[in-house]
Amino acid sequence: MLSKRHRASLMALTISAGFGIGTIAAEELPKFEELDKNDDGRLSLEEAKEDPDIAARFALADHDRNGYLTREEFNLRAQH
Ligand SMILES: [Ca+2]
Ligand SMILES: [Ca+2]
Repeated sequence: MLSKRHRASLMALTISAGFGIGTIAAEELPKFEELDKNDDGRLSLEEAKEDPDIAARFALADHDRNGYLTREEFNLRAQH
């Protein structure tokens, strides 16, 4: 029998597996505000590392290559 903790991690696994094959549901994306730890209105690479998916796309999403993602750049990233 699975513990509650096991169920939770299984569910997380299912969700992250879904990310690879399906479309990404907007509500499952981490919010800009959640990642912007210092509330300066932009994400540094350090902040983006909280989410491996975002960290992996950071360079792509950073259109002006200033080393930060603005909210606009962050939102565009979700469409890639
Ligand atoms: Ca920030
Ligand atoms: Ca930028």
